[in-house]
Amino acid sequence: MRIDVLTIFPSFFDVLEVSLLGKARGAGLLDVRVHDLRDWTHDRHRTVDDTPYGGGAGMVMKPEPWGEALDAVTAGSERPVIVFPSPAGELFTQRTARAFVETDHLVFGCGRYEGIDERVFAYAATLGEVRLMSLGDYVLNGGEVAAMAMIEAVGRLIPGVVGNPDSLVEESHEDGLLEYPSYTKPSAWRGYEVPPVLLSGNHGAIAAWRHEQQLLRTRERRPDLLVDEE
Ligand code: 6GU
Repeated sequence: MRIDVLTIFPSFFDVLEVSLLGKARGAGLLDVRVHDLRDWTHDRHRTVDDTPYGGGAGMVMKPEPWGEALDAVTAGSERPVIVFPSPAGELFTQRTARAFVETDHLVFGCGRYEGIDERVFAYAATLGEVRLMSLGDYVLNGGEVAAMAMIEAVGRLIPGVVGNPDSLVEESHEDGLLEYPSYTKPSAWRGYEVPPVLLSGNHGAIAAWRHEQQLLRTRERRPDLLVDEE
């Protein structure tokens, strides 16, 4: 899978070298290319933003560098998915991550300031499938941290990236519920005991207890997951 990232802060993505995804890149499972949007400017100050038409606070990212950058990274690619991280986008979920991992080519366009000139999204739609995606109902300074989160969520679903594939199915959100609690040795620690059922060797009872814990936790912490069905 190939991922291109367009950003004015390429160094935000340096951490992709380390961790799980660094290994995936080294093994050739994931080809991530981070580009500086300013490479597609032509003025001495490498300008990427300007004042908004109609007035208002902040600056808007100019369309021209985006147009050239999108042309360059999508050249020769057959309709990639072009993601613009945005608090005004649709919600990114585990389901989205599962859909994105099926695509050969993902492009992340990371906006800063008050946003990107709206015409960029219309133009991008001529090159690929455009998706504005939000991580949740709060505001970040730009798309970089959100893109990193989405790259990690998608990247770990690439076969071979996570060593044990079983660990992908038994985690929060894969079955629409929160994960069950985990324990390891010692069985007693500072007066806290491991739930006895986990020491019983009764696999049926363990599975039932874990499922019950998933339901209890989900009802307590994320009742919204129980009402709107995935
Ligand atoms: Cl994708 N971008 C920004 N700037 N803020 C966010 C977000 C994205 N998701 C949640 N907050």
